[in-house]
Amino acid sequence: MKQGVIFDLDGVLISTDEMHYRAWKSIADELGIPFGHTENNLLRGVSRMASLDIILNLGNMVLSDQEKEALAERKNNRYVELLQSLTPDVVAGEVRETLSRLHKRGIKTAVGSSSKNAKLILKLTDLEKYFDAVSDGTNITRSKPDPEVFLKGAEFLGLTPGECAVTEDAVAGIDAANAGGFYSIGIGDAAAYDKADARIGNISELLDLI
Ligand code: B16
Ligand code: MG
Repeated sequence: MKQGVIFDLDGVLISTDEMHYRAWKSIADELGIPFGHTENNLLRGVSRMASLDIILNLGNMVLSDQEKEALAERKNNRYVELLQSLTPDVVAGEVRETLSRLHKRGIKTAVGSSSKNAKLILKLTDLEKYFDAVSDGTNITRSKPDPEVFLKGAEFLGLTPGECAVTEDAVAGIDAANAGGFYSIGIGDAAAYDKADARIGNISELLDLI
């Protein structure tokens, strides 16, 4: 029986995958680096700068820190522009239902996202009200698979990692949860990952695990 659940945002509560893809694709095209959905999958749960490093590696390209900052900023501007089309309707009914039920049971909930845009996404989708805390890319220095984002999330909830489960769609996120001593639950892409403590096909199955 856990007292808290920390949710990854992108790929678990909502999906902005295609928006990340379109924004990175425009940067990769400019650089002449071949970039498709397979390459985009490598960026799941990975921070913005680490994502750019992966793309540059794919193209065997080395750039200065200043050039990289400029590219990452351009990618983010494009992504934030695309995010503006988000509305509360994009959130699946079962996501809201699961979050409400957890609250009714007295279980604390937090978001644990690598994204620096997490709070904007939660606002645009009207998801803020379901969470007791948000730990995101703005309060960490190390990205998943480092457990920092989840450790901060547990701290914000006033709970220990052993008292919390983490729900994640990224392999890097499951590794982060395991490294932090959390009960890791894989969903989506991570539902096939054998290092997850539990694997679910639908978010509502969480209610039977917690
Ligand atoms: P930003 P999550 C992650 O969100 C995304 O999965 C990943 O693709 C993205 O690069 C990362 O956030 C950083 O996002 O550029 O908005 O700071 O899955 O950890 O909620
Ligand atoms: Mg994710």
